[in-house]
Amino acid sequence: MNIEQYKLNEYNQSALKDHQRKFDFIAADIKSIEAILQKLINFQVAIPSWALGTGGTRFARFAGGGEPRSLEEKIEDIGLLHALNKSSGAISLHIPWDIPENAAHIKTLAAQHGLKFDAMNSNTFQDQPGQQHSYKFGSMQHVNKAIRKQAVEHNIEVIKYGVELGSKSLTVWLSDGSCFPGQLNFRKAFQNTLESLQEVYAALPGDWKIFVEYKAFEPNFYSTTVGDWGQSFLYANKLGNKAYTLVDLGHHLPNANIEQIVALLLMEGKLGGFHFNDSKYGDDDLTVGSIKPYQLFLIFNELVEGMDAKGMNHATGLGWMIDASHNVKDPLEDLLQSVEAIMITYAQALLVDRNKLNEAQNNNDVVTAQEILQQAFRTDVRALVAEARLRSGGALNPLAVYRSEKVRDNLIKERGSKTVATGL
Ligand code: PSV
Ligand code: MN
Ligand code: MN
Repeated sequence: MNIEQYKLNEYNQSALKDHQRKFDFIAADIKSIEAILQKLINFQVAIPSWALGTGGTRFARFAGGGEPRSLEEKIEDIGLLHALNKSSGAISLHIPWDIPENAAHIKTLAAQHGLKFDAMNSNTFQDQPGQQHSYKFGSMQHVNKAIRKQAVEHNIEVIKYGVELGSKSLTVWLSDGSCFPGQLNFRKAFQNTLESLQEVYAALPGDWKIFVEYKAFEPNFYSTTVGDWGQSFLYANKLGNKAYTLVDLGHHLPNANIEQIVALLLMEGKLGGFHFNDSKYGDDDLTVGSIKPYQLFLIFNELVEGMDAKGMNHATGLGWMIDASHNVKDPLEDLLQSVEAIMITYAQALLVDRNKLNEAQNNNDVVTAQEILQQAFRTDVRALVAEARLRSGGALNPLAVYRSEKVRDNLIKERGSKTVATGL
């Protein structure tokens, strides 16, 4: 389903007066308003192809209807999000959940919606129909070389799909690990994984990157072979300069200081990208900013500071992706909320007075340092984000337009109420 530009303009027109009042209010207080707006306009977050259907838990899945039945329909859904918010101009595919059978056609369709292909994701954490060897006891870490080879070959196949689509990176998340003490020789598992990753690395095109995603636990509950940023960083360093660490916000042990991890990875030039989501307990994959918005702000604060220090482009320097999905919301509404939370937090981080913060840190003025951060965090920047969207041709209020246009009802009419999108 499409929302025509003239319709968006009509909605924007009716909301304009109210928006202008709020925008003028905040704009009056910001010196570099145009530069900040431009950064917001440029910033794009990739939508994962696996988040467009209702997620589930291992207990149940309550499909909402109108879910995309094919990769084409997933691209249409992301195109719709992008038309509304102008910040979702990329898609991240998971293979084999979303195999582009006809890559040229898929690439053209995506381009028609203004979408690029962000990182490709491989999958060696599930057995696929017809697969020769099982990943029950791991993939790249496996004691059996034939199974490691199968995992390597799958990743190389994913790179090939990505090349056809114009993607420039591969994200490898391995569920490999062990469930009980004694099950695994840690060092052998690490070495096997390293060798396998090296074979994948050797197949990377010159202008590609590989992101090594870590996760503390689940599905393995005793050890995970790429379990934290230290292990991922070790792999990234051993692999070479095309290898980076990917931070998924839900993949840490409780209370981990993610902003510090981000700062150090950036400093070392090894931060590759993000899977944004939020969590209360573990890898909950909840809507970005729904549980710990201040933590997200502190992470963005480090990103802005670290990227500026390295002269990196905020819009293209890292792979920005969402990795969230769950059981109880319309997935498209959820994604609109996630992207909005990211944009708001980024805008807040751009407001931090870095010179003053630096001065406060040098004077050990703890109180002022905290005041500076919280001043930015407590600023209502929603009108700034809306203004950036307006200038890009998006909707002042994407969620309201989505609801007024009854998008989900229309999708159900078009696709049926019993559709099931591929994914977990
Ligand atoms: C694993 O929990 C993960 O975060 C990885 O990024 C996977 O590719 C994705 O979720 C699968 O849903
Ligand atoms: Mn992830
Ligand atoms: Mn995850």
